[in-house]
Amino acid sequence: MKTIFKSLLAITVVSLVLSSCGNGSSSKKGALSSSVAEKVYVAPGEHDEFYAFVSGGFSGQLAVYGLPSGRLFKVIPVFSVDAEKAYGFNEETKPMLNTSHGFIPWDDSHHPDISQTNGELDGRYVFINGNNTPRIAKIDLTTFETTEIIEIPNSAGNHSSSFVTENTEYVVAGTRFSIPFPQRDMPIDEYKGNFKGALTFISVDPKDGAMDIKFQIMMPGFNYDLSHPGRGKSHGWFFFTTYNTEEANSLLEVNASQNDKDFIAAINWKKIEEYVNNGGGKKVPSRYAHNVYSDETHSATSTIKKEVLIVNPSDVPGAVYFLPTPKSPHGCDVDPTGEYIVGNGKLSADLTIHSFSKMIKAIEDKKFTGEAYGIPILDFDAVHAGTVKQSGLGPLHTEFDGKGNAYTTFFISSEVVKWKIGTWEVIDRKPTYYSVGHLMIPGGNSRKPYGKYVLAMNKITKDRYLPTGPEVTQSAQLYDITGDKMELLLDFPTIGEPHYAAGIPADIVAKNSKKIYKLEESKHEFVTKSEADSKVVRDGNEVHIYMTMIRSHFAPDNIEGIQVGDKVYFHVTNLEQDYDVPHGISMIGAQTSELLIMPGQTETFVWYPKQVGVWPFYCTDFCSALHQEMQGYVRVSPKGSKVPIKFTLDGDAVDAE
Ligand SMILES: [Cu+2]
Repeated sequence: MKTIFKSLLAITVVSLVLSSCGNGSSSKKGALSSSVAEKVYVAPGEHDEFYAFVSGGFSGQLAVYGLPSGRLFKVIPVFSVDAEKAYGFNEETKPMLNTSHGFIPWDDSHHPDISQTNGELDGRYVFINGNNTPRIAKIDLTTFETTEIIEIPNSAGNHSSSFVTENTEYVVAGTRFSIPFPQRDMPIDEYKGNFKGALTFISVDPKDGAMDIKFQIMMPGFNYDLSHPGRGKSHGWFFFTTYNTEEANSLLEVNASQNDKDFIAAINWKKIEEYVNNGGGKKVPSRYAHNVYSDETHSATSTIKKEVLIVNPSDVPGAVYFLPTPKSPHGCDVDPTGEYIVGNGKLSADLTIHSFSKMIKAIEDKKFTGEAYGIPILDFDAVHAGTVKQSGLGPLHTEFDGKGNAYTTFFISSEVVKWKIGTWEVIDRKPTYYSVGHLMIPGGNSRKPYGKYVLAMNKITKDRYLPTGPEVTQSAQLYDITGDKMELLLDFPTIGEPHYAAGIPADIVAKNSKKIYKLEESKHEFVTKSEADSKVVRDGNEVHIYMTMIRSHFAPDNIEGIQVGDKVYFHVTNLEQDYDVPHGISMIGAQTSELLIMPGQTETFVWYPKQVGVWPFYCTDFCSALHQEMQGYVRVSPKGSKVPIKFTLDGDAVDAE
C-alpha cells in the first residue's frame, strides 16, 4: 500500500513540474494563435452559444457563464447568504436557508444537473446539492433564482447528488458518509453494521416542478461517492459508486483502501417505485426542512417535515445489485446510449467499464459471487465490458460527446484523455493546468450531448494568472472537441471552487427568461402598488414602512416618529415595469445587507434604530442620471417620545393617523 502511495506522490510531483515547464512557449503559442482566439471571441453585443452553470463549490453558489467566451453573467445564490442580492438577508428569502438545524447561512455546492424530457435537456431547472447540511436546491431558469430547497434527512456529506432521471421523474441524492440509523448516541467504533447509507429519490412534479422525498433506500454503511441515472435501455436504473466497503471509521486513507474492489451499486428504481406505490416501505420519524419560494408572493416559506418513507433493499428482491469495481471508484458515468457504466478507480491507472446488457444477463443467470448485507454481488467478468488500460493517473470523471467518444479527467497526471467507447483505445490526451476534477460537455449527462466543447475544472492554477497573495483563483479551461484531437482554447477564472458544471445551448433557455415581475400580479403581503398607497404604520414597537421606489425617488422619503427600540420593517416595492431597472436601498446602521429589488418586486429588511438622530437611506443600484438624488431620511426620537408618525408623499407631509 505504502509503495503505491509513494509512487503516486512521486509521479504527481514530476507531472506538476513537467506541466509547469510546459507552460512556457508552447502553450503561449496555442493561446495567442489567431484561429484559437476567433473560436472564443464573442463580439461586443453578441451572445454566447451555450450557458454553463458552474458550481461555486465551497462558496455555496452557482455561477452562470457564457461559452465559448467564459464571460461571467450572474452568481445565483443557492446555499449561502449573498449580500449583493440580499439572499438570506431579506425577510423574503431567509426561510430558504432554514434546516432542521435552524438557519444555516452556508453550504458546499457540488453537482449541478439540468432537467430533462425524454433524455434531452429541457432547460426548465438546474438542480444542485449542498454537501455539508444535506440539501437539494432547484433553480428556476425563467428567473435564474433558487426557488426550492429540500433537506435530505438520514444523510451526511450529500455527495452523490444531484442527478436527474431522463424525464426528471426524480432528482437523486446519495449520502457520502454513512451514519447511525436512526441517528443516536453510540460508540463510533461500533460503525460496522450499525451505520447506514441513505440513497434518496426526490420526486419532481411534472407540472410545477415541486420536489418531495418519495423514498430513501437504506443501504449498507459504505461511502456513496457519485451517481448517474441509466438512460435509454437502462432508464429505470441508477448507478452509485461506493468506497469504504471495508466500513472503516478511522484513517480511511489506509483502512478504506484495503479491498481490491469496491462496488458500483445498481438500483432498479422503477421496481422500488412500484413496491412503494403498492404500499411497501416503512414511514419513520425524520425531521427535515422543505423551503419553497413563490413568484406570486415573492416570498419563501419553510415547512419542517416529520417523517420519511424508508425502503430496506433486501425487502425488494431484484432491485439492488453490486458490480465489483477496482480501487475506490469515484466517478460513475453512463454513456448516452445507456449501455456502458464507467467506474473510475481513483487509485487505479485503468478505467473499468461495465455493460448494462451483460449485467441484466448476469442477473438472469444468477452469476453472483457472494452478497453484502443481503445484496447480491455480481461476478466481475460477467458484467465487465472492457478496460481502458494505463490511461493516466488518478482517473476521476468521464463525459461523452455523443459521437462514440468518452473524455476522462486524471487528477494526478493533470490531463483530459479521450478514448473510444467499445474499443477502449486512447485517442488523444491534453494537459490541464492543473489537477483537474470534473469536466463538462453540454448535455453530457443526457442522451443528446452537444459535443462541441469540453470544460475542464481545475483545482490548482499556480502560475496561470497574476498572483493575488496566497489565495489564487481556481479556473476552468475550454477545449474544442470537434476534431480528432482536442484543442485548448481558453482559461478563465471562476468563483469558489468550480466543482462541476452543466451546460446547455443558450437558445433552449434564453427565450424563456423573464424580464420583469408584473406589479398587478404581485401577491406579496406588503406590496405597495402605487405611490399614493405608501404609508407608515405603527403597531406597538413595530413599525411597517410601505415604501415604493421609481426613478428617481422613494415614497415616502421623510419619515418621523420612529423611536429607539423600535423594530422597523422597510417593505419596499420597485414600481418600475421596464426590463433591467432594479433599484436598491440601504439604511445606515442596519445589521443586514442592502436590498436589490427587480421591477415589480417587493422586498423587506428590518432595521433596529439604536441612536437618536436623523438618519439617511439611499438607492444602492445606479439607476438613472439622478440616482444620487434618490435618498431619504428617518427621524429617530428617544423611546417614549411624543413625536407622532409622519411621512412625506410627493413632497407633502402626511400624518399617519
Ligand atoms: Cu435607484
